[in-house]
Amino acid sequence: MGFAELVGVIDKTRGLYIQMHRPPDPDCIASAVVLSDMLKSKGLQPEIVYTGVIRKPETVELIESLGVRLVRLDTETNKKLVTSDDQIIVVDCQKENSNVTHLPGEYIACIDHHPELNDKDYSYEDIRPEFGACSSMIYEYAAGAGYELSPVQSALLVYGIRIDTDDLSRRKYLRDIDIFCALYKTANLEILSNIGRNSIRPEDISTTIMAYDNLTIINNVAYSFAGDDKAKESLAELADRLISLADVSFVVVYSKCFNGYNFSIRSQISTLHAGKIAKQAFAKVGGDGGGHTSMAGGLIPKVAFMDLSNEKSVMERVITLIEDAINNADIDDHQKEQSV
Ligand SMILES: [Mn+2]
Repeated sequence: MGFAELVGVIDKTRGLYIQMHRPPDPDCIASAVVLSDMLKSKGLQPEIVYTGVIRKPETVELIESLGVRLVRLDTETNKKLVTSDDQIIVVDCQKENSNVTHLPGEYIACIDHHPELNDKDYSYEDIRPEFGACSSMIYEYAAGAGYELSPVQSALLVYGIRIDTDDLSRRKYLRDIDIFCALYKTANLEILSNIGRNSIRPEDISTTIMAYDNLTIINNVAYSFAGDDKAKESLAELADRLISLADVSFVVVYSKCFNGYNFSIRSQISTLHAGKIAKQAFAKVGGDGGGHTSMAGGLIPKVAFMDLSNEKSVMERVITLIEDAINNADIDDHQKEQSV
């Protein structure tokens, strides 16, 4: 595995796209931008693509301050941009993830730090969940290929690592921390200094108030309905805040959207894999979920709650789904222990 092998699977005569998840976050953007620059240095012409709206102010500021070109595909002009003949590299995510819009091209490569959910047969695959950030993996690609990162590229990767590792707050991120230190020395930190200064949105305040009003804690699991049409980023921030509550080790927050309910999930217990629990709980009612051990997301379609008349009943069904999945996870672990 490495940059040369990745370049080796790319057909220079066909279109090339680097796809980010929906909505792209700083780690995903940093990874895509630096990888794109590296591919350009090999004479390739990749275009970075995504779908959905980027709402988080810090992310918008990051894109603007760096002047990077990202192409949004779900617009009238661009919706037919990617064709079945094109090649796609997915970064910081995997094809068929619930937050990855399926494009008509051929998924030739994947570079990701999320757990591999199932075998996807890419021509080139580098999936290493031991990394806290995909940006750290991209740093290794650059270092391995002898590609010299510019101060701006280094700053971008520094920011990606910081965001995905929660400011390097956990010991398990030792490798990311080493890479962070290496990048930090040459990064142009000035371009990062203004990002995040104006990061509180008025809608976040109302979301927080609503979420605390609707908070239910059962068996150390916090459940909260944050209202209608909340940005995924707001839900994620809220979940991060609720997990810090005393006596809470698992968080499920959700918001109603046009096609159902969006979820953000956090776990502080290593045996309760947030991604697996989300997947199992939501699949039962025709939804989808997935993610890391400590953080996950998902969607339940509207139809799953069609028979319910109010949000209180929806919450009760959500609690049942999550509790069942948590109990199953306990049994799985128990069985594993017994079979050893
Ligand atoms: Mn990431």
